Amino acid sequence: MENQHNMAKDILNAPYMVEMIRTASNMYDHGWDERNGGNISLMLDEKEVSPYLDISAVIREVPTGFDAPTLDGRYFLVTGTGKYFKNIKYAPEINLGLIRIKNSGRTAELLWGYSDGGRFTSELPAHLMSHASRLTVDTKNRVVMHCHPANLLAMTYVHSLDEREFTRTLWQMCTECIVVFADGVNVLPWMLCGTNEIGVATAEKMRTARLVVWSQHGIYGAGNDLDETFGLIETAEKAAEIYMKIAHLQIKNTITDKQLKLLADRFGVSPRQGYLDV
Ligand code: 2HA
Ligand code: ZN
Repeated sequence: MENQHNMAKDILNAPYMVEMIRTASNMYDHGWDERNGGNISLMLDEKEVSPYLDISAVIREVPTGFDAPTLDGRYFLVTGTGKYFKNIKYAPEINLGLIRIKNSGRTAELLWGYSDGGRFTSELPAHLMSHASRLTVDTKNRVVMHCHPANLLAMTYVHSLDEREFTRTLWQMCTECIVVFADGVNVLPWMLCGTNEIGVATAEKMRTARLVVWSQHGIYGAGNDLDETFGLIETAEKAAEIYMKIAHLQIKNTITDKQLKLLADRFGVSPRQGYLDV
């Protein structure tokens, strides 16, 4: 063991790397990330990175194409563009990359990964702008996650896209929903993905909720860790699944606003202002 004393630890064994790989695999197994669908970014502290990598050894610099001034010096583990979630566990170093942001967000320094010459997800604008946005309301935010869960997507074809109505419907579909996402679900109309415009719009929506639906496309979630963010999307998707099972049937019972209020009080959460009629 003595001769290993000065060797950096293997980043593939870092707890956040293990968790990232498990989460991406789990998302794939849930059917949320067909082909190259979906992307994840996990913000890391320098002290989480430095035991594993020489942080002065930049492999290459990649322009981001947008500004994110508050993120300079921040580290992110990010899924690669065109890469399949299905493959992350077999070849993490090709399908993931660890970057550090500089030049007011305009440059990403690659410190590890994308080893086939690849680059970060095409949705980096939405990810980084959403991180910046969430950090202004929650300093513990670390994760932005995007995927294509079938029922949430289906719902955007048949349900009103009004955020209050969309949120209320989801809250009514499972008892635990209002507890898990009391802040509600924000909704963007269909927009061209991969652009700075959808990045700005997503980040703006992220100020008031941790879930943002991209109509006819998928969903964004944000949270303090991978498990929590996965669970957030999982809960909303379960609710959307119930909705898609019952929307065409005669509805005989629901969870009333009074009951939703009881839940919120019992579990100590504050429902989005004005969303309950009580
Ligand atoms: O990266 O999901 O929105 C694939 C996507 C784009
Ligand atoms: Zn997508």
